[in-house]
Amino acid sequence: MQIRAITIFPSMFDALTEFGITRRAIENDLLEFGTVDLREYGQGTHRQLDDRPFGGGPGMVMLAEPVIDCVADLRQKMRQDTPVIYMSPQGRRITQDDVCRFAELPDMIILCGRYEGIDQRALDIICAEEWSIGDYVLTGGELAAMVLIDTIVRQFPGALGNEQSSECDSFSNGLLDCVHYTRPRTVQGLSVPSVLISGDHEAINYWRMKQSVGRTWLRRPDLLDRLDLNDEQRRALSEFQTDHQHQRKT
Ligand code: 4H7
Repeated sequence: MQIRAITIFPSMFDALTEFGITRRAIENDLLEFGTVDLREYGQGTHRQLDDRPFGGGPGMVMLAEPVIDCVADLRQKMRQDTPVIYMSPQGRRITQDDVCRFAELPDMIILCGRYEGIDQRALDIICAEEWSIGDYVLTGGELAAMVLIDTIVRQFPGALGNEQSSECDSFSNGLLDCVHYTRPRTVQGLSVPSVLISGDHEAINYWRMKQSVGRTWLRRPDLLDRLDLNDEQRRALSEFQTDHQHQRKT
């Protein structure tokens, strides 16, 4: 997949290209990533990119023309219909399902806004799709873009090394992940649940599934409402609920 990020702070994306799984995905040619410095499209000797809002009010607005020109140049080098994703608090909230669909695309341009956002006419002309990573406000779109790219990269076959890992993620089955433990067997008097050292893999799988369903019930009942649990999951949930009741009494 090919991704270009349009930004006034290209070096912020070093976080993506220099570290971990995203870096390896680029080295292994699963992702072809680059930034475009919007400043190069700025107006006048000062390469101006913003101006005061029509109608008044606080803050500045990003100029339409630099954005339009920059996207036109990119679509010349990529494809004429490469989608432009505009990260904004007003966008549609991205879910794991959206991420899986994005990961199938051949390419995308991600537009990172600063100031109070971009002149609406630029967004209309380039047919930007407006998306959000969550209901909170950032000082710029760069961190949101990096979050999106990170979620996409980990969907690529081979990106995680362990082929199973992205399939057993929380959300891929609509449930939260189970709890995890590693060595040593005891930490400050707290031991590992004995089933995990029993060697009984069927029992371990059932216990993990029960933790998963149980934690989803406790923490994210909204997720559970939209799921159709199978017989085994329903049995595990009522066992978890019974265990939970007893825990609260003692
Ligand atoms: C577009 C329009 C994305 C981009 C406005 C971006 C949250 C998200 C931004 C703004 C973002 C998200 C500029 C509005 C700064 C607020 C103080 C950049 N914030 N901002 N203003 N949830 N900010 O995906």
